[in-house]
Amino acid sequence: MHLRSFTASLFSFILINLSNAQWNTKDFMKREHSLIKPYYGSGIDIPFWQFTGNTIVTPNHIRLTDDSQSKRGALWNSVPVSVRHWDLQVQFKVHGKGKDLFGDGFAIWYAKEPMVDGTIFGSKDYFQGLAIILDTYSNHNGPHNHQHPYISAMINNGSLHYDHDRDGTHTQLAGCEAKFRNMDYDTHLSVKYEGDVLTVSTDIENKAAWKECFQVKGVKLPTGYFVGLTATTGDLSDNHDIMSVRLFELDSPNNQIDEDRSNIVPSATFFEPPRDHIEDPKPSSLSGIKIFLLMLLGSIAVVACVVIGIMFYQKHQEKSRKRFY
Ligand SMILES: [Ca+2]
Repeated sequence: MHLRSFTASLFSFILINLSNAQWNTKDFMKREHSLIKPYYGSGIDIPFWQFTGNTIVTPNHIRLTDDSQSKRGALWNSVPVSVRHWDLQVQFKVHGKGKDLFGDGFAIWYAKEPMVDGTIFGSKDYFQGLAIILDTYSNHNGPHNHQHPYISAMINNGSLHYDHDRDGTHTQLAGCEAKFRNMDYDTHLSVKYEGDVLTVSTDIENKAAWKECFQVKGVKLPTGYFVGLTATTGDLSDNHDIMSVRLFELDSPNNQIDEDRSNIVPSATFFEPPRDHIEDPKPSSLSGIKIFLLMLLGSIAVVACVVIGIMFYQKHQEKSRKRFY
C-alpha cells in the first residue's frame, strides 16, 4: 500500500469513528426546543417560541413576571416534542424585594395545550401532561411537612384539579424543598424523562453539579406535547426570570426500539400519599357513636363498682354486727 493511500484510509477511518462518536453522544441538543440568549427586545419574535401576558424580553433573560402584584407571564415552545427520551434543562432566577413574603412561583410544562391562560401558575387547570411546579409561597395555613420554596411534579390526564389551598400536595407525584430564591449565582433545574422514569434535579448551590430532587418510575407521557414556562404573582410578587432552556435528546435505555407513544394518555402508576392531608376538625358521626358507647360502658362500669362496693360494705357491717352481739 502506498503511504499516501494508507494515510488517506487512516484519515477516513478516524473520521468515521469521530462521526460515530458524535452520533453516540447522549447529549444531543434539539435547537427547536431550546432557548439561548441573546434575546431581542419585545416585538421581535423568538424563533420556535411564543409568549403572552406580562412577559418581558430582554437581551439576557425572559422575565415571566416582574416583582409586582397580579402579573402573569407565559413562554411556550411552538414545536411539539417528538423525541421519546429527553432532558430539559432550565436556567432560571427567582428574586425580589420580599424577605419573608413573596410569590407565587412558576411552572415548567410538558403539556398538550400551550398558550392557554389558567389558574395554575399561569396555565390551565385540568391540563394533560406534566407540570413541574416551583412553588415559592405556602398557601396552606395548616400543619405542613415541608418548607417553601418547594418543587413538585404533577401528571394529569385532564381529570385532576390542582388545589392551591393545599399547594397541590394531594395530586403530586413527589417533591423536594429547594431554596432557589434570591441567589447571587445561576440556578438550574433538570427534568429528565427517560424510559418512563422522571427525574428532577437541581443545581442551586453553585456547585456545577446536579443534585437529585426526586425520581418517579412508571410515568407515561405521550410524544407531541409542548414545553412551556409560566409564572404568576398575586398579592405577593417576585421576578421570575428564564435565562435559558435546553432540551437534549437521550438514547433509549438499552437501545431498545420504542413503541409509538403519540396517542397515549398521560399516566403515573405511583402517586405520593398526600402528606398534609389533615382534615379540618369537623364532627364525625362515627366518632360520635363511639364516644357515646364508651361513655355508656363507662357509666355501667361505675354503677357496677358502686353496687358491688355497697354490697361488700353491707356484708362487712353484718359481720361486725354479729361479732359485737
Ligand atoms: Ca403555593
